[in-house]
Amino acid sequence: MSYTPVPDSFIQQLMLRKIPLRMEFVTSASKLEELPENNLPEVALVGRSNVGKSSLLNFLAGQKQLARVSSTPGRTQLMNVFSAERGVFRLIDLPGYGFAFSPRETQAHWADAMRVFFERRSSLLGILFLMDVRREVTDEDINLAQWFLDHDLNVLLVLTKCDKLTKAQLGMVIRERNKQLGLAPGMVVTTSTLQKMGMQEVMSGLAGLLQNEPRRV
Ligand SMILES: Nc1nc2c(ncn2[C@@H]2O[C@H](COP(=O)(O)OP(=O)(O)OP(=O)(O)O)[C@@H](O)[C@H]2O)c(=O)[nH]1
Ligand SMILES: [Mg+2]
Repeated sequence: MSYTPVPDSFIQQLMLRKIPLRMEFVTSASKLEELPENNLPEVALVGRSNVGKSSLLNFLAGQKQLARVSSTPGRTQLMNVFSAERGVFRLIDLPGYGFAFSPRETQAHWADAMRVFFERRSSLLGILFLMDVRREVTDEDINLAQWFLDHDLNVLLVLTKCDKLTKAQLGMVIRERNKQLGLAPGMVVTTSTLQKMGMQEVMSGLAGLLQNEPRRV
């Protein structure tokens, strides 16, 4: 396998980026074997159903319809793979976790399929962990974040739907989440796709994740 890291010059550009990423849909996969060859750096979008994963992806791409947005939680059922900047890296939109109304078997399947993906995908360099800014963090969230860190997956916490809170409230939530999830300072960003807020922060966080080496798995 020949793996091509993201060039340093591109990382520098990404840090300053204010404009959308060029992004194209590659494929949908239900399991590891259906994913493209692991020859490019990848970052996955993880979060509860309905948190705004597909919306964030569309926002980063400056497109309305790249990833399917839905008001019905649990809409994204497959791993959707997107190529960014004509093959420099990939973003993977994952099905949401913890969707209370989905059948038990579906939740168990999510856990199994996802565990295999997170454990074995060597080209996966980091996680955009999305959380609705209004929701309290649960033990499940904390355990998942810790599990990622234990598996050499750096986590950027992306707080979504920040249009719902005031600036002062946001400041409080950022401090609280940093502490609860044991993340390094600067690894929490606030976004609103509705108010087009936080794009540069996400891009620069993404650049940080993409600087990691492929994992030994
Ligand atoms: N107020 C507000 N609503 C948002 C924002 N981003 C997304 N939403 C809404 O949240 C809902 C879910 O968005 P999706 O992007 O489909 O969420 P998802 O995480 O991909 O959901 P699943 O694929 O079901 O896991 C939609 O009704 C969006 O319009 C935001 O920044 N602000
Ligand atoms: Mg989705």
